[in-house]
This record gives sequence, C-alpha cells and structure tokens, in this order.
Amino acid sequence: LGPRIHLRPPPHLPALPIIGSLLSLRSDRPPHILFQSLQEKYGPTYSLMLGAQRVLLVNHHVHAKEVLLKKGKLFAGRARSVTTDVLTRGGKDIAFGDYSPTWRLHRKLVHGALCLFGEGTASIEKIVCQQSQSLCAALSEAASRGLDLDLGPELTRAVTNVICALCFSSSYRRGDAELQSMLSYSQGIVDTVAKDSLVDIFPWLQMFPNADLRLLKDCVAARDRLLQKKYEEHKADYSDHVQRDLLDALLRAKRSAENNNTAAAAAAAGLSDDHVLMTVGDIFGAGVETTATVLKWAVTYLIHYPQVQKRIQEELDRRVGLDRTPQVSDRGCLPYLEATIREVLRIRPVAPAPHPPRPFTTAAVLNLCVGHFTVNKGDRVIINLWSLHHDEKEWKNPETFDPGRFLDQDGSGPALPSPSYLPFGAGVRVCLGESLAKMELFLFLSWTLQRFSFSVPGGRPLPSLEGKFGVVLQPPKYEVHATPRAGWES
Ligand code: HEM
Ligand code: PLO
Repeated sequence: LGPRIHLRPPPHLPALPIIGSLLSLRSDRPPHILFQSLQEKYGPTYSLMLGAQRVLLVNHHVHAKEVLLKKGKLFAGRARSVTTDVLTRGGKDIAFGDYSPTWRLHRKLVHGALCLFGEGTASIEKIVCQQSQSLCAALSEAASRGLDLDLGPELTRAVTNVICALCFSSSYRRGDAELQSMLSYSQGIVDTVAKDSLVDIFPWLQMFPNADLRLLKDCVAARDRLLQKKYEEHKADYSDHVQRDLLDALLRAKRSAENNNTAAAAAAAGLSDDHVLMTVGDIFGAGVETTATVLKWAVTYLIHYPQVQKRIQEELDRRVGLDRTPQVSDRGCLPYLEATIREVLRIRPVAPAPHPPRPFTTAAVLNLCVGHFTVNKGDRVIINLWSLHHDEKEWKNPETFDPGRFLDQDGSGPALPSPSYLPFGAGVRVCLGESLAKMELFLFLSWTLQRFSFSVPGGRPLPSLEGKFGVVLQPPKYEVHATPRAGWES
C-alpha cells in the first residue's frame, strides 16, 4: 500500500446563496489574470461558486495533466450554457458538444477528412502557400502605394481561405461581400459567446433584454444563413465518387447511414442536418479565429521586439535564401522561427481559460479527487492555461518575450524547457487542428518575414500587449508599416 493520502475539499472562495462567489470576483482584471492572482491566497487549486455551480480552478500543470490526461475521460464533458447553446443549437457540435458517441463520431469524421485532404502533406501545403503568396501581394501593393495597413483583415482572409478550401472548396477575393459579412458576424460571436457572462451564470437573466445576447443571436443567424447556403450547394452537386472537402465527407457519412437505415436512424446516430452544419461551423470558426489571432499576436510581438524579427530574417536568409519561397520541409532547419511560434503561443495563449468548463461526470458514487482535493459529481473544472504559461517557478520572467527559451543549449534545435505548457490542451479533447495550425503559422510567418519587416508607422505608439478577453484572447487593432526587404522591392 502507498502512503495514506488524506482527501479534503479544496480551499474555497467565500460564497453567498444565489450569487455564489461573485463578490470576491469583482475586478477590473480579466478572469484568467484574476484567477491566477487568487492563487496567492488560496493556492494553485481552489474552488469557487458561480451562482449555484461549484467550479474548480486549476492553475498548476501537475493537476492540469491529472484532469486532462490521467482522468481525461472523467472530465471530457462540456457544461452547457445559454450562449454556447445559441451558437451550436444546443451542443450539436464538437467543441461545445458533450462527451458522447455523436461527439466521438464527428471528431473522427473531421480527423479523417483532414488526413485525407493531406494534413501534413502536399495539398494543404499548396493551399497555404497560395494564400501566403496572396497575402504578400497585398502587403507589396500597400507598400508600393506608401500605405500603412491593419493586418487583421488580411491575415483573417488568408486563414479563412485555407479553411474555406478545406470545408467548401471555395475561396474569397479581397473585399468580397460575403467575406466582409463573415468577418463582422464572427467578431460579434467572439465578443459575446462563452466568456462567463452573467447570463451564462444566471440563465434566468435571458428573460430580460440583453444587448450581448441579441447581438450573438443576430450574428449566429447570419452565420447559419451562410452555412445553409453552402450546404444546399453541396447537396445539389454531391457525388458518391468524389470527396472534394470536409462537407462532402460529412454528407457521405450521412448518406451511407441513411442508405443502410432510415433518415431517422441516421439522425439518431448523430448525423442530422443540424449536426453536420454545426460541425462545419465549428471547424470554420475554430480554424479561422484561433490561427488569425495567433498570427496577429506574432506580428504584435515582432514589432515590440525588432531584434527577434531580425534574427528570424537572418535565419531565413541563411537557410532559405532569396531564390525560393519557404516550404514545410524547411521547418526543421528554422529552429528560431519555430521557437518564436512556441513563445507566442506561451505568452498569449489563444484560449487562456478554455470555456465552458468541464463538468465532472461519473457514475461512481464515491467522490474522486484532483491531487488530494475531493471533487463531487457535477463540479466543473477550468484549466487556467494562462497560469500554466506564466508560472514563475517554470518560466523565468514570464512576461518577457524570449523565443530563446525554446531553443536547445547550442541554439540549433527547438526545445521544450518546461512541462507547464499546453497551448492546444491535451487528452481526449485536445485541439483537432493542432498540426494544421502549426503548418499555417510556420508558412504565413516565414513567407511574410522573408520579404517584409514590420514596424509601427513613424511617431505612433507601440500596440498594447494586454489583450481583450473573450472566447479567444484578442490582440489590439492597429496599423502596420510593412517595409520590403532588400531584394524584394517590387
Ligand atoms: C479545441 C487551441 C487551431 C479545431 C482547442 C482547445 C484549445 C485549442 C486550447 C481546447 C482544448 C480543451 O478544451 O481542453 C488552438 C490553437 C490554435 C487552434 C492555439 C491555433 C494556433 C485550430 C484549428 C482548428 C481547430 C486550425 C480546425 C481544424 C479545434 C476543435 C476543438 C479545438 C474542433 C474542439 C475539440 C473538442 O472539444 O473535442 N483548440 N486551436 N483548432 N480546436 Fe483548436
Ligand atoms: C469563433 C467565432 C466563430 O464565429 C464561431 C466559433 C466556433 C468554434 C470556436 C471559436 C468560435 C472560438 C475558438 C474555439 C472554437 C472551438 C474550439 C476553440 C472555442 C467561437 C478553442 C480555442 O477552444
């Protein structure tokens, strides 16, 4: 027998009936930073009450891995909330859908379609390179006209087109009206969904007029119209013999379930029209907002740290040169760029405290534990990735942007200096797009930095590094001056 462990409830914030710990959570600081600072008083794992709901906050990597990996299946569920139900028709998607056979089927279908499309192989690479080319052309044009540019819409168009090619075999030109509407509804969704707004804590508040919920519903309606249109187009020219994209793969699974059974049986197996649409909506949303956000953070940090930008460019000049464009097979010989990408994902995790929390689901009568703290059935867990990535015991000066920490001792290869690092989560719910995202980050950054140097236009202040909290942590909007590098002046 091992040493006897005394299980006990975790330290907890004061709580009142109905409002729970809300009074202790009043703060100007965004939730991930507030949750991090509460560790000083309560230790790295503590609980609080959001309304009547008990929530366990995990701020240390050992407990995070116990939840995500060791006890992954017990914490694989998702709590429903008012806003995510609006977005996903009651959890009929992957990211906000509960742990169930339907969730597993859709994860598998998406994974299969991404592999078939050539994740990591030539064809996705070709699509990303085409978009990198188009991004560089837009930057060149602005530079030749002496214009400064908000890179946000350009980067978003590039990643949107990659996902559009994967999901719908289509793409958008600059200024396309459908693309513009997509950018604006998606912003509305990012601003209002799944961020522990009051209406998610106290669902009865939805009875009262609520501007955020109205905006979310309008934006979701606009997204649904667009998804429905793509769905009808695909159904109209669907063929069992060719699989053009992800939507075809989902349609094929649906048809084959219907042929073997009835439409009702297919729907019961999790292949209703709603499920298919919500899965595509998820991949679209997750594929665009996350990657575009990291690219924007990367440019923002490169502007703050020109010496890092210069070192990446020197590495590119040495290893790729001027005669050709970068390709995926260069990844291994550009360790400093790779380290920079890792550092951006550390210092500004896309989802600092992924939402909604994971409910602890088990049929067991006995209470289980995280570390030696008890958790009860129905408790929810939030893994605060921000705390993991800014833990001073693991990362020296965590707010300093230093890609060097991700290089091995002689600087010739990438390294993982601490286990307190989970930008894509871990375990059964790990990000489905991790390798696609890494490929995009590498290609978009290597292509643009080979040709341009980024800075703020003369006399303007540096952009803020604070970030706006939402379902993703958003960088500020600002204009960039892109200077063509020697040899790339058009
Ligand atoms: C989930 C990060 C790009 C699809 C997640 C999670 C994180 C994450 C932290 C939550 C894991 C959890 O709940 O524990 C990122 C980052 C990205 C990125 C940092 C870019 C750099 C993508 C892309 C796709 C994607 C390109 C599309 C193919 C998903 C999906 C889920 C997910 C579908 C939900 C998985 C599930 O709940 O089973 N991602 N992601 N992500 N991501 Fe990503
Ligand atoms: C982004 C806005 C889109 O319009 C809808 C959407 C769908 C999936 C969400 C994504 C949004 C935000 C980032 C999420 C993703 C699923 C997984 C990913 C939450 C809301 C992460 C980082 O967990």
